[in-house]
Amino acid sequence: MTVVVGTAGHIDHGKTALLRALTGIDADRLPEERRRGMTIDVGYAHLALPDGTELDFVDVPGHDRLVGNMLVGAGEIDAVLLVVAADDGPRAQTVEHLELLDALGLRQGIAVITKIDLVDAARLVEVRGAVERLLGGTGLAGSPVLAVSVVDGRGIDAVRAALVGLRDRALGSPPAAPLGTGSARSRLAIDRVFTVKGRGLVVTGTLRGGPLARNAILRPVPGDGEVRARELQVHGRAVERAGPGRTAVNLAGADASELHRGIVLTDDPDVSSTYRLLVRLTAPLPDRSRVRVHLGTASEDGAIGRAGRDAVELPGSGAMAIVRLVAPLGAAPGDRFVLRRATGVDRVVGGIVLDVAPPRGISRRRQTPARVHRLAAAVEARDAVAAANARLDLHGALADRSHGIVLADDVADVVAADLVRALVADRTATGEEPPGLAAVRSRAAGLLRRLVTLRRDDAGTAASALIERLAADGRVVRVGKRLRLPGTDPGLPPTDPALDRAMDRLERALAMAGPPALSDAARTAGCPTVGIRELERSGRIVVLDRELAYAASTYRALEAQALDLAKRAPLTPATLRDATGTSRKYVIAILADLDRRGILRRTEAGHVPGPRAPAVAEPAAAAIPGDR
Ligand SMILES: Nc1nc2c(ncn2[C@@H]2O[C@H](COP(=O)(O)OP(=O)(O)OP(=O)(O)O)[C@@H](O)[C@H]2O)c(=O)[nH]1
Ligand SMILES: [Mg+2]
Repeated sequence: MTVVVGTAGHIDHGKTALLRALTGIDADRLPEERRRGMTIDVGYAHLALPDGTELDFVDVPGHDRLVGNMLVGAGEIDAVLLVVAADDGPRAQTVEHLELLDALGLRQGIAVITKIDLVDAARLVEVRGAVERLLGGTGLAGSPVLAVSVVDGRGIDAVRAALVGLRDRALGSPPAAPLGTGSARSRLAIDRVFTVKGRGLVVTGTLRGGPLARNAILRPVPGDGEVRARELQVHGRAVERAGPGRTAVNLAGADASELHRGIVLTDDPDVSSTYRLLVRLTAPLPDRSRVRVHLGTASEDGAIGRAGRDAVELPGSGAMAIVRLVAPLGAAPGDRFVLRRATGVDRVVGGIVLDVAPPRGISRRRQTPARVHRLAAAVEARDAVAAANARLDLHGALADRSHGIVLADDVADVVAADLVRALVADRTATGEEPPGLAAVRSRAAGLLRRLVTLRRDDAGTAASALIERLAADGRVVRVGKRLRLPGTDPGLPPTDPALDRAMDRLERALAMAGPPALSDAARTAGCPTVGIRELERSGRIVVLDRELAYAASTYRALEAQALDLAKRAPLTPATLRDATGTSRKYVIAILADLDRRGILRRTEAGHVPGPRAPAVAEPAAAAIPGDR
């Protein structure tokens, strides 16, 4: 792998001159650049190291109006050469470029103080101090600071030597390859497109991920169709395999009008064309902020979505957001980007792509802080398996290239439990004829679409697959076109182990004096409505109102405690609240229930034992989990 080093720094501080002194290559290739003596667009150079390997350089402009071009270069580098002129010292774009690189997560670099032939020793010490302080506030803290003059050649060899160390550090840090299955795939973000007489279309860029072989088929993203890498060139020489590193590709099957800077050529299925990104930002931005998104070699206008479910705060200073783009970008989970505010000169915010197709519709309900945290942690750890699981958990259901429609476990459990329940109810109702497969399937598909965002036919496919799985697991039995429960003992109600576990979980969650809202507890426990009804019917829980239910044993203990207190003195809500360590909302519901059942009776002074109070109160249970 060839490490790509980018320049950075204020205009005229000597970036291009330093590269020329190091490599002999003038990265200012455009006539206008040469005439004006300034870099306008990104330029390239390379250096053969003593050990036979090579380094690639991307040279960027320092002009303040050309930050967009600077970011085309900075979006695809592994390390930076930060250039500061000794006479001038750090200036506006020194700081800005450093902020942008920091936001992009760049951690490897060398600072080079140039033009030392123009200053005395004291000034050099002063500028060195200023540069070290600047680096200190960024991820580049502690990077080497060298001093050179391209006029008398002082320090150039030391920079070359330091570049070897920089390369090794960059190789040791995580690759900037796409996450997931794509890490062995190739990905080239186009930075230049031109036509060569007799050859046709050529694109250049930094190749990431796996190497690219001649005649490989690649997709342009965004874009349609496919192109073939007819010929590959690295550092001006034709090669059979290229990269990772700077690469020129002669394309067959490509249309010049459809390829431009910013488009990604890839064989990685994880790279998608998208108008919407779910991202982690390094700092929160207000909802609807207008931003310019710079990702790879692309840049696009967009707006921040940080309202409601999209305003999740992440650990550290991070914040989740949705980025809505004016035109699509090619991106994959794990991609780094920077946002510049479209208006004003606000601070730079960086980010990492978590999902290129964020949840839509009903599945957005699943976008909870816990799930987003989990996805962010997995993507940032570059753990492809954990990221795929976290994404499935976030969406609840996903169309998978190889597995059809995949359901999150909790969704599959709820639908399976409902299905089994339906078969139980049906058997109890009709006794004989089991329901038709089609009816069961459509009921399951309907429930699925109320839980997660799925197209109608995808829900049908998922329901069929679920029934297959239940049949394979022996939880249901297919009899021709009908479905029945496995015939165990006809006298006993058939059981469903997954539902039973969910019911147990819910019962436990409600075994405290101040239980969570019933719907929340049921969702956490993965217990569907049928399970709640069954718990209530069998007397395992007591449901006081729509959102308040207790485990039966807990409620009996509370009842005994209330009666005990009421026997001593008229019981007020405040007394019961203090005695149970809960809040008013709980005790009001309890007192109303006891009043209704005649256990207590309401008087002016408070509740007293009612007509149906047991003569001898059961002792208040000593321990109610969660009580006090
Ligand atoms: N005396 C002296 N002049 C230098 C040195 N390095 C660069 N220069 C001069 O500084 C001027 C700017 O150098 P460039 O290399 O074009 O600067 P740059 O950082 O690439 O500028 P932009 O690309 O426009 O941002 C040129 O006239 C160089 O000859 C040096 O070490 N000593
Ligand atoms: Mg330059």
